[in-house]
Amino acid sequence: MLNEASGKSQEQNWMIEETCFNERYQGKYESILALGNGYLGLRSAMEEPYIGQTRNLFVAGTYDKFDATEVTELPNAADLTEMFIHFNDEPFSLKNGKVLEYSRKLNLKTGELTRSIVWENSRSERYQMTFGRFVSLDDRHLIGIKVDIVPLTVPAEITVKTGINGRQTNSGVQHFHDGDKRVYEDRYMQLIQTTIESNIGFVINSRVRLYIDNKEVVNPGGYSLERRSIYQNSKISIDPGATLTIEKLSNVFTSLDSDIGTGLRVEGLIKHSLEHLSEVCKMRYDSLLANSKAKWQKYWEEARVEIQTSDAFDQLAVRFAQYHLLIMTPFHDERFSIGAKGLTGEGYKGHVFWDTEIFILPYFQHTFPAIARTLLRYRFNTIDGARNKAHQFGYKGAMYPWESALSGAEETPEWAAINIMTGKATRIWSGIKEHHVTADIAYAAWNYYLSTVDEDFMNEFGSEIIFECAEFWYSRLEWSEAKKAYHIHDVIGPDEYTEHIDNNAYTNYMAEFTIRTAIQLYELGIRKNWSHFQHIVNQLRLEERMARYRGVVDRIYLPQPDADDIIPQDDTFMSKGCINLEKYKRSDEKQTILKEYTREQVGDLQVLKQADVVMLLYVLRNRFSPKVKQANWEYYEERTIHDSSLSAAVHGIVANDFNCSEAAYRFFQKAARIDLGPNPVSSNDGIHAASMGGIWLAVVMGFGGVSNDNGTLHLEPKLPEPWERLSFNLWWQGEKLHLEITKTRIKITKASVTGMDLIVKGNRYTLLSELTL
Ligand code: IFM
Repeated sequence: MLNEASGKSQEQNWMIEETCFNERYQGKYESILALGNGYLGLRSAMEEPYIGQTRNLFVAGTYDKFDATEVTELPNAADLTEMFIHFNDEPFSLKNGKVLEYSRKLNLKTGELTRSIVWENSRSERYQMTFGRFVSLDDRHLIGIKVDIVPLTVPAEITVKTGINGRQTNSGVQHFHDGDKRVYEDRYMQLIQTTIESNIGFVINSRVRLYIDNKEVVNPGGYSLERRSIYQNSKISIDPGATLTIEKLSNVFTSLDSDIGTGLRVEGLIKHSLEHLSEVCKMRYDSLLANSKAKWQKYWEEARVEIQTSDAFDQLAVRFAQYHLLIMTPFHDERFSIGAKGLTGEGYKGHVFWDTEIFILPYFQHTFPAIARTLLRYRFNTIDGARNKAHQFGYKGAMYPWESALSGAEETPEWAAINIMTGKATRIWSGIKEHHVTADIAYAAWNYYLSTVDEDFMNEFGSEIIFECAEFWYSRLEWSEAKKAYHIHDVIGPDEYTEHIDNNAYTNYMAEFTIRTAIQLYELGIRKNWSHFQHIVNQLRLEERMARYRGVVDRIYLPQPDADDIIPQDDTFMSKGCINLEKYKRSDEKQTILKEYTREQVGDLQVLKQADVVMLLYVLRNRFSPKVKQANWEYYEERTIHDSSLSAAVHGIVANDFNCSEAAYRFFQKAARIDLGPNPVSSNDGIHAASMGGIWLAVVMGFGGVSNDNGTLHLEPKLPEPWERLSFNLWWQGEKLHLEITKTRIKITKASVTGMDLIVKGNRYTLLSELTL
């Protein structure tokens, strides 16, 4: 049996299935099968322990910094999933005995993870086991676990030890002070943890109940305290054919929670959380799961993207992406945003990158606009951190951090791990030099506004973000007498293999975009006379700023296509040498080129880690002709290793723009296999959040051909060869459109009859309630 995520599975492609247990794949499956609800993220480690397993439970936004030498990160809270199960004194483990049947499945439709096993121990006793687990979408604090065990051959004495284990660390870093542990009312186990530096209190409670053939057995055992953990120990004898059911309901609360009134410290949380668990325990696992399923159903009704195709994997991939997009997003709280690995692993320490605004935000903007607004509010809430960073580096306005956590301060580590051979550490420059994030955020805020017309957002929050980003870029420009233009020196563009470069095309165009947008926004705000706007005009002295911006905006150096239509990635890129990249491109392992070349050597070659000019062709999509897009795509793709998960989807979208449907589809499939493909270690540190957004972008913006040209909706659909039909909902300027696309027909419907202008395949139409072309 193949141990890989399979596309051809039950229930019409809603299942990600692991068909046999292989320790080598543990990390991958823990991540791709992870559960969550945007508040909690629970990595899917098995209940019974295995070497190499990583148990992770993250609560969004609860960052902590262990000490001055460490970086702020999302702490790994106490584990609730671990279970030690013995049958007639023999421990249950897939490493021992015989596994006669095995299947573990994540149902993307319902958010439930299940595992069915028939296992034979060393004495040839057989047991059938079914595990179920969910993180509730209906109640963000709730985690449910259920195990059904049927001895198939002999009577069995079964012992079960499970509880709350606070010995978890982030790869050895313990972020918590040990707190009280105790049992309330002889049923509720409780463990308290407080983060070391940020002083966030976590209160975690669990209740374990046992049933034989659905009749409750009153805790046949007791409780035990161990260092940093508390357990319930049960021992029970059952006959062959009878079913022992273990149900464990747990909740997690922290002193950062906003739904229970902020400022509730641990004492308050203890009471509140126990009341919550006692209320929850009036129900059984199945009913609580049903409540959560109902919320998932609502989600899918809105978010559903349907692909009729001969390759069922494509449909599965987009559902997989949409599943993860929801569980990674703290849509409940505008103080937080999305980490580069969502809430599925320790990778990138839970930090927020441009991934959110450029790769993920469009999904929410067009599917759940309110969530997109919440994500942008995070950047508004952290603007003071960005202002401080600008000040610290001698610039003005807001300079957003390359890696962000709670405060908006720069969180990028300054040094990479020490090279064990040379004893030297490599400097990480992205926190200091990768500035384009400050344009990406302004770009995202403006695009959100254009596609939602959310004036309230722009008035209250968005305009301040955009004006402060523009002010940063203004202060970042330098006049070049030689070129008679404003330059941007010494940056890292999206291609992180090339550091300290001048006039990175992506950065310059996006900086110009930001300043030009600020001018447009200023004129709009004045014209609309937004209530808060005059306050911003005065506070940021916008009249004076606008005079300055108007004086520079047409003189910012924007690298132009050369005689062969190639836009130089930066001032020196075209003069560098080339090498054959095939073996690095083919390698499953990432960044293998750095094993053969130093960073400096790579920087002196025409070698790209990820889309850079191609990224520009995507973000400013309507600014470049198909001819220029094709020339640059072909030139730069040959030189790109795609060592970042952000690269493939964008290459697919741009290929569509110049009608290369074969490449568009090939890159879509490459993006879809970043986490779901056969590579056993692809997702050990967590899933690739930006790639999840990228998969949706490749489908809707790529094959669906959706784009936004300064507030006008453009549709240029091009289905790939194997697809017969694509349909999805798309929110546009306050209305929900439904699009159905086949190779010969486009049908757009909406509920209202108010006219909406849009461009389809280059022609202008007015959509009333239906338009079929
Ligand atoms: O933001 C990305 C970056 O572009 C490439 N390295 C990984 C980061 C986080 O996903």
